[in-house]
Amino acid sequence: MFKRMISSTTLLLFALVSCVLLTQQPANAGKIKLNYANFPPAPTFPCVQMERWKVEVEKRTDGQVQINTFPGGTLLGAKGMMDGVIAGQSDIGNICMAYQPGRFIVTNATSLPIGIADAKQGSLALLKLYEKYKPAAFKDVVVLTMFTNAPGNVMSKVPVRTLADIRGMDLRASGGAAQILKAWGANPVGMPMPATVEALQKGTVKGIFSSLEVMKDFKFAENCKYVTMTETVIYPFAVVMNKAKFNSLPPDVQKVMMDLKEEQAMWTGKYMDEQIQKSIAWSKEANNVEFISLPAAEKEKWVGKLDFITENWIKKANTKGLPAEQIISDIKTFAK
Ligand code: DTR
Repeated sequence: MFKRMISSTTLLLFALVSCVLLTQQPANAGKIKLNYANFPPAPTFPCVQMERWKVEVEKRTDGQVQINTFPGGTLLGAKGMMDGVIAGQSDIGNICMAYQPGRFIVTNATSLPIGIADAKQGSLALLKLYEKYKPAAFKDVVVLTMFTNAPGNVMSKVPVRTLADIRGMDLRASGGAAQILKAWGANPVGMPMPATVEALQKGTVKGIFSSLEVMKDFKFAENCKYVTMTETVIYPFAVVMNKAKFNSLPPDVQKVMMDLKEEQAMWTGKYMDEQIQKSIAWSKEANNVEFISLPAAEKEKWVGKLDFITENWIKKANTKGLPAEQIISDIKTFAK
C-alpha cells in the first residue's frame, strides 16, 4: 500500500516536471543562433556597432534570435571575411572594402577625395549608393548595413607641416587612402588596421593615415605625438550575411534586420563622429599630442595633388562599363 503511494507520488512528480519542461521547450528549441565575425579588437568602432546591432536584434525579436559575436579576428580575419561569410564559416561578417580595392569598385568610390565631411554623411552616402546600384560584388550575400569611418588625418611620430616633411615617409594606409599618400609623396605601407599596432611599435611605419578615433581606441597617441589635419578620405565598411542563412530566417526576423539597416548606418556614423571628439581631447590632455592645421596656402597644395585620383577612377570605371560620373555625382548628392 505504502509502496504504491510512493510510486504514484513519483509518477505524479515526474508528470509535473515533464509538463514544466515541455512548456518551456518551444522557446529554447526555436532559438536561432547566429555567429557574427569581426576583424578588429572589441573596443574599436566596428565592434561597438556590432554589439549595438546584436542587442537591438535580440530585443526586437523578443529573444527569438541570439547573436554570438566574435571580435578581434577570432572567427574570420580582415581579408578572408567576405569569402568566409559566402562559404558559411560565419553567418555574418563585417568587411572593410578598402582592403580589397578591386573587388568593390562602386562602393569604394566613396573613398575618393570628394569632400565627404564626416562619418554620418559618409555612412548615408555609402548605403544609398549601394541601394541605388546594388553592385554585383554583393550578389552572394545579404547586406545588413553599411557605414564609414570619419575622414583621415596623418598621425605620425615626427611632425608633418609641409609636403616636404611627408616625402618618403613610411605611413600605413589601405585602398583609396594609399593612393592619396602616394600623391603627397609619402610611402604607403598597406596592412589591415589590427596589424598596425605592432608595425608602429617596431618602427616598420612612422605613422598612419586614418580617422582619429584610433588615437584612443588603439592607443596610437602613445606612439604618434603629431597629427596633421588633412581631413580627407573615408573607408567604407559593409556588414554582410550568408544568403542561404538569411533566407532560412522567419520573415519577421528578416524584417527586423532590414528595418535596422539605415538606422544602424546612422547610429554608427554618429557614434564614430562623437568618438573622434573624445579621442582628440584625450590625445591632447593625456598624451600631449600636437594637432597641426595646415595654413590655407599649404592646404591648397595638398588638395591640388589629389584631383587626378578621381579623374583616373572615372576613366577606369568607364572602361568597365560603369556610369562613373553619375556615381561620383550621386555620392556627393547622397552625402548632403
Ligand atoms: N581607416 C581604416 C578603417 C578604420 C578606421 N578605424 C578603424 C578601426 C578598426 C578597424 C578599421 C578601422 C583603416 O585604416 O583600416
